[in-house]
Amino acid sequence: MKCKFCNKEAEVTIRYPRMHLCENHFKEYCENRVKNVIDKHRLIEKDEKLLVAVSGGKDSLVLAYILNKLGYEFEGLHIDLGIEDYSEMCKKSSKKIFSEIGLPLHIVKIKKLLGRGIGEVKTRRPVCSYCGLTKRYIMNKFAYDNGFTTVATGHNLDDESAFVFSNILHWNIDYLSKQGPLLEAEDKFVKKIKPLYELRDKEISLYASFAKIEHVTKKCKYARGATSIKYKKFLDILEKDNPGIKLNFIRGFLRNRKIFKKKDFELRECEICGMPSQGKKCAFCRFWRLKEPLMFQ
Ligand code: Q46
Ligand code: ZN
Ligand code: ZN
Repeated sequence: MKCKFCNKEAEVTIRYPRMHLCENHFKEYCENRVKNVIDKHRLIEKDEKLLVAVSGGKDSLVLAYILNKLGYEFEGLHIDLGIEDYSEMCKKSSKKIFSEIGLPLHIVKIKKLLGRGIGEVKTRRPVCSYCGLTKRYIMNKFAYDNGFTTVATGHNLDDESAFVFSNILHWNIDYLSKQGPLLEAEDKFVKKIKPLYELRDKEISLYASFAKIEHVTKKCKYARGATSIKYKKFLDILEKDNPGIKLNFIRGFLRNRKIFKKKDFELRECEICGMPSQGKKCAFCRFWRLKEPLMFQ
């Protein structure tokens, strides 16, 4: 089978939109997909100061690699979660790609900052739940303290379609109203963007292998119980018989998202850190029992 765009042998078959591509044209297809999402949703405008959050996994490293290839200026942020060897591997891959593309990478070590790593806190709360809370808070606070206007993350089509699907199943209207490739800045929350919104998991893996991007393939030991895996598997079954259904699902969702009206919570300032909060203290300062704010300047 020949590549759709040149005479070379095709290495990849994309089922939707159906085409056969050689390695170079496949990489170009992925880069164009990212560029189209950025342009269509106006994710990155002139004069924005961009921070790219990298975990060490394929998605965020491919994101940093493609954004650099597309000519965007940015800095990276890696949060060292303190999960034994796993975190060490993640840090190493993140450092490697940033040294290759020649851009600065900031590293925040949770253990140093908060005294304990993820998985070392005695709590009834599931590990992934407070890990997510901690990562979201640090990404935003780090960006806010250092004058970044925008944080980009590596969420992909499979993550996002599973997230929308599970929130529709549970009618989490508030989450749905905020879901999409762009979340505008509000108060002390900086703008959040997801440029890989229309790239599939498999496409990103393939891109990483063609572009020789070393990344961590080992799963975090706490990932096993995540319910999102069930929704992803279910959507994979649907996609197998109906190529393109995930893409159409999230595009349709974005067209109709306005029907999910956002509840207006009254936000005040957390009495510890001064960041927006629904209660006297924000969920992060409450969970980590902080007496002083974390500062990243
Ligand atoms: S790192 Fe953290 Fe994930 Fe590990 S503890 Fe769960 S949320 S699984 S992306
Ligand atoms: Zn080709
Ligand atoms: Zn706080």
